[in-house]
Amino acid sequence: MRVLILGGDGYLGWPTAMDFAAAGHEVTVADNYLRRRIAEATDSEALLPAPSLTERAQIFAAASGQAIAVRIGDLSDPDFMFELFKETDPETVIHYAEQPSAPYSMRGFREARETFQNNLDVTFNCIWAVKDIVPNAHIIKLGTMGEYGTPNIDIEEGWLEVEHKGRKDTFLYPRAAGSLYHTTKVLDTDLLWFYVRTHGLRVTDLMQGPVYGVSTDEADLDPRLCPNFHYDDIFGTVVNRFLVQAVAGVPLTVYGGGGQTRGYLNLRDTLQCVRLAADQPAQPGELRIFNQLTETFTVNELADRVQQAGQQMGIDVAIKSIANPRKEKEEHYYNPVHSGLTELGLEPHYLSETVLGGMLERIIENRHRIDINRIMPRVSWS
Ligand code: USQ
Repeated sequence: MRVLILGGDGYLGWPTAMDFAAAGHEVTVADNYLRRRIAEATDSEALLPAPSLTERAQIFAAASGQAIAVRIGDLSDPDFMFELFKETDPETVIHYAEQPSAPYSMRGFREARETFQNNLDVTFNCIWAVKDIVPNAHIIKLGTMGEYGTPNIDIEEGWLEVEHKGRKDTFLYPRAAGSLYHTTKVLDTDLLWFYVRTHGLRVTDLMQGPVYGVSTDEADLDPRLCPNFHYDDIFGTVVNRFLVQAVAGVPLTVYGGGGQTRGYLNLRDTLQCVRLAADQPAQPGELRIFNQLTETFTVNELADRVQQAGQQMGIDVAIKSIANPRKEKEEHYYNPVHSGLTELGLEPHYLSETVLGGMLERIIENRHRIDINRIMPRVSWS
């Protein structure tokens, strides 16, 4: 397949590019380094140094013999997007090119507007490039479980059948996002649904939970190929953060009561899910939605798991609840359906002590790079 990856420099975009290239697909990645610029501006650089995309592609080619083509440019600029599509003629488009941090989107007006404009413009340009240039291409869009919020009923996979006054119909499952970033993903889904209905696009929208991990088959070929591993309060996801805190000797930062439940998955499973979706695409005129997670945990359960994994390695890990900088329910019902990707063939890598131990070892090797000023929350929702 000719595969175009929008946002190929990110935590998920880069390992996805290597995974598709290793499977023999013809891969092009595009990115404008927005996340790198925000990380630098907010003093939130990743734990491990990441060479530029062009350098990573060269390192990967030397290690694997597989090519990844790199294009640097701003996908919110329609001219760049349309030229890219004409040049690469993709059969599969994987869209990760969004500002992915909830805290950054809540920092102030400028950051909210930047998130809103970038995320919606890229999605809009991508839709039009597919519609006008490669109408049969399959769009795989990374959505987020955070689109649904934490409703007091089971979360279905994208759609809800409603019976009202004796009649039935099926609608997009109600959305109630908890940050401006998550809200841009809700708006993306609505845009995609409109163009699927009116122009017959083929779209898979993956509602993904927080991802953890640093290891993939290809990333392990050379340390310089590793994904951007963030542990800061802006870009770091909770499991990655807790593991770095454990190594740094900082008590694990449980926000508030710690009963917040989310659906988590290993980075290796993100790659599997995206590959499964690409190999078994949505039909023309179909918006197919999967909930992309393998296990649910409360924040307190995650903290306990990390504490136990630390103990196994002789590290004393403390846990401390701190004031929650976010506006979110700390005790709630949470039961998302997630059978769709399993039916396509997903074989989960669960959050085992071995997985946590492997990550701890990697962090310990790089403990001299940890800056503890990046750990405590610097952005508040209120
Ligand atoms: N949390 C803590 N302590 C911390 C960090 C986080 O208790 O030090 C809590 C948060 O309050 C939240 C939960 O852990 O209840 C998850 O937080 P997170 O920072 O791991 O995840 P989130 O901000 O929701 O966003 C991440 C990615 C985002 C993706 C999303 C999936 O950054 O791009 O869309 O996970 S989901 O959460 O399912 O919407």
